[in-house]
Amino acid sequence: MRTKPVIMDHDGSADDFLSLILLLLMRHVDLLGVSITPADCYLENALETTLKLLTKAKRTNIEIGIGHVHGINAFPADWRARPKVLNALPDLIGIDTNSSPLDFRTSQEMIIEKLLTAQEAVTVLMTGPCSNLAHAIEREPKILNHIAEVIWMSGAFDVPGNVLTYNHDGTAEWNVFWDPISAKSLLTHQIPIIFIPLDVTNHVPVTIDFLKKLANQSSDSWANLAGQFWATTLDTIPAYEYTYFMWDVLATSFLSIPEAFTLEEVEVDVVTQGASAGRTYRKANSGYHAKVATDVNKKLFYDYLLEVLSTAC
Ligand code: AGV
Ligand code: CA
Repeated sequence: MRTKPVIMDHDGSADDFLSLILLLLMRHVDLLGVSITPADCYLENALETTLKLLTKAKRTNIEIGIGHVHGINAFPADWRARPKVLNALPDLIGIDTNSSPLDFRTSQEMIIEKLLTAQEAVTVLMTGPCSNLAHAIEREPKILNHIAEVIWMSGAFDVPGNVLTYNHDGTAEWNVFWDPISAKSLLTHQIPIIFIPLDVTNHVPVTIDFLKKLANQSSDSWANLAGQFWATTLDTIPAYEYTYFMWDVLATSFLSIPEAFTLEEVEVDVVTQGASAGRTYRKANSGYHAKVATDVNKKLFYDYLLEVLSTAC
């Protein structure tokens, strides 16, 4: 089978790790590197979980890059601390990692080197803010020619955002809001980019019904672990207001089941300052070209998850 070279940049929330699990199980994906953005996580926790998952999959040859750029608008500390529990789950707690962020190259160095040395153009999957990629491009613009496409879980185009905080009007999605300047910078390069925004992720919440089906196959070790990861998301804070969605998991699935998605070619832009900072919006005729996912075949998506998580690796 022909494999597709992929670099992942994640920011350490539970669904970022579920996405990493999916990538490790996708036979057609050649994962060249994993970069960590210290956004919806604390770096040390996220590094530990990343290492534990690569160890469990026997793929510790995959290089990890450490993000040193910090966004303008920090994630709430409560959210950042939550994924720490993942490292204590019975399947992961016994996997010793013992590494510090100082043992790794920076994300920018890793991304630049992997892109410049790849045999063919590489797909970049981002499940957090885009700061590492945007800064890598500024530092070494030659990498632009080595990017096949960018798939980015971010944005909210025709639906409300999910940033509810002081001095903000609620129109932004968090991955853009964390560093809107980098989002704007990334768009200006006009590389092929596919947004998987809230418009489409709102269709796919984490449901008890899905988790029950997944539990029926818990004799598969990855399905069992994934079920435990998702269970930690059900009391998402504040529970009365938010639902945890398949945000990053949906974006990652695009690599395997693009036919399940409805894409629209649009011109877009992003607000970098003020009460709408991080808002992504349509700007016909004078915006940046992008593809935006607007709908997904839900059954195909949930069925795909059940199937891929039954894979042994
Ligand atoms: O906005 C969605 C992004 C996704 O990349 N993240 C979570 C996913 O990893 C931020 C986010 C929005 N609401 C959240 C988030 C919540 N209630 N808890 C944690 N993170
Ligand atoms: Ca994320």
